[in-house]
Amino acid sequence: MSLVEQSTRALLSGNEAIARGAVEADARIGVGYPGTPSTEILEALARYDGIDVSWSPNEKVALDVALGASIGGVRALATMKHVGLNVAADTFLTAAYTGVNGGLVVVSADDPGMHSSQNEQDNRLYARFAAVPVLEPADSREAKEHARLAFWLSEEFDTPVLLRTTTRISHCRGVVELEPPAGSPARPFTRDPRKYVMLPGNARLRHPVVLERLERLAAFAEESPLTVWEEGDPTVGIVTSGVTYQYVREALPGASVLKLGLTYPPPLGTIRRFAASVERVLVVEELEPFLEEILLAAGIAVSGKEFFPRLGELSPELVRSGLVAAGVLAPEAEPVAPRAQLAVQPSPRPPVLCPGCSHATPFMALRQLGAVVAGDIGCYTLAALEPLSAMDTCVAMGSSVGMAVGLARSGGADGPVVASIGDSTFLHGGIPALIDAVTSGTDVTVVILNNGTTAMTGGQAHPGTGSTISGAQAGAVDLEALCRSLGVEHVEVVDPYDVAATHVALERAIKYPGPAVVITNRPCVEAPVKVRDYPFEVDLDACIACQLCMNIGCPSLTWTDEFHDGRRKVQIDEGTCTGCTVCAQMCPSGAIVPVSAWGAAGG
Ligand SMILES: Cc1ncc(C[n+]2csc(CCOP(=O)(O)OP(=O)(O)O)c2C)c(N)n1
Repeated sequence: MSLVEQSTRALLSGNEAIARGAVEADARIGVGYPGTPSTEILEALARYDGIDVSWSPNEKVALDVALGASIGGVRALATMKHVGLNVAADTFLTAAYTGVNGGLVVVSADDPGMHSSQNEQDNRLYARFAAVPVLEPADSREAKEHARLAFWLSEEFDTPVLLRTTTRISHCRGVVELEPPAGSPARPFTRDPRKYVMLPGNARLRHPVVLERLERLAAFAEESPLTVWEEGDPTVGIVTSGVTYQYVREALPGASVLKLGLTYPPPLGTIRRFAASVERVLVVEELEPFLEEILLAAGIAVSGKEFFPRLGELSPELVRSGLVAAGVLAPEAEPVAPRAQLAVQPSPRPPVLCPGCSHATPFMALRQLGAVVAGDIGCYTLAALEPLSAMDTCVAMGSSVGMAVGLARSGGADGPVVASIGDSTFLHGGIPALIDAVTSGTDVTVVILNNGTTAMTGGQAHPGTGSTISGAQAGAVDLEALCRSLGVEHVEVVDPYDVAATHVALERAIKYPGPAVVITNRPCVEAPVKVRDYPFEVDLDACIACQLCMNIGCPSLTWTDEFHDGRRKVQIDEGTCTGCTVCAQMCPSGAIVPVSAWGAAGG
């Protein structure tokens, strides 16, 4: 029994609370693909007994598994970040037609402000698109309650349910009342092809069911405890949801507020009555004017995005400025408690690869080889920045390979076309595009940066790691054998810590006429445990200040105040150096050597 279990209350992040809600709702299957800010939901779920939890190769597979489990009769949870729902959208939109057996809840953790994402999108729009209900918790307590309720709602209305959070809800902590699992039994599996086989003839019969269900959901919304009407100052009423509710309460404590937990379909009757009870209505919502447009279309006079930004995250300050712009607050009104300002502003620290990261050398080689590099999403995307500056495109997970094929076929690229893709990303979405390179016979090189983990999101297992989410052993995909089996004839495996060998392997692959793959094999320095070897130092007497080592972009290398021929010499931070030897291999004067003290100690 864990600490959490011993008390009836716990301080949980929104993500942990969702996991707890799923457990209390007797979910039996939890699946997903990592992605900030959703990742910790599944990691928390895997710590509970009695639930089958696994990472899937991608979000669509996760949703397919969850839908299959639901049809099999158990409650299933699928988790992903907002862009993950784009990957799973094909299943998601038609799962709205099939409906469910056991409850099916899909968590979309959105990232307004793009703290850790390639775009910002408001996935409430998917709920409307698919005609499924969407729940938006406003804190950890609600995250658990909504997760629990979502399973009930799913079974009651025979629909997948979207549980949408945003970064602040996912990662902030709050007190949550813990309850025991509800004890609901699994449902019997029944064969029902007219419901589950979406041939056009069956799907045509299911679409009206979806629309009729939406009407019943709208009626439920009117009565639901998910809608919270807080009576206050009648001069203005605020309709809001999710974390924005907290900002509104902070900026305008006395206002009349209608907090929607179920934002699609919204309770239009209640909102109409709320609007009639106040002089004017403002909709305060992050990202898209989702509720605002629905309310305007329903003839309810509201305003919103006129005063509150559509871009990025909202904050108490931005909500307050919007309220001032709307004339609800006087400009001189008491400001929201200002954020603490540091007396000394820290100098900007652009993101960099870790000391000893195995991703640096392939990109140094690609730049030297004049390659046009279609990049992908992962730690290695940092190769787009100085000093590596070796990436020309990066759009969505797995896109690098297909985009490289397109760039090559365009004939417009002014250098050899190379796709660079991480191991997790390749298994997530790169494989079909490599098949395309083979079947179209396109002359591209694909570099699979195999560090044996999903590093960017915190080191999760993937199908190539040979381990499960709980650390148990699992079958592992052999990347080399996989590429060969897809028909790639030129496949080379290289250690990226060997600078010369990496360069030569890439040169050979680029010269090979047709699709070629280079797999750079070297475990991530941070996973599963920090990898460290003897650190290196610079013999300043021998350093000729050529600064070649600075091309790696390793944060352990910094400038000194010593000069040679007017150029600065470099030094190595012993505390962070991992002893990867890459800089030593590049040093033409042999000035980079193992730290003498370590050598003297004999290891
Ligand atoms: C569709 C989608 N799902 C999830 C993510 C979050 N994400 C970004 S990169 C990445 C995988 C990185 O792993 P890998 O390709 O092995 O590269 P590494 O970071 O280990 O270098 C993930 C899961 C995303 N951006 N898009």
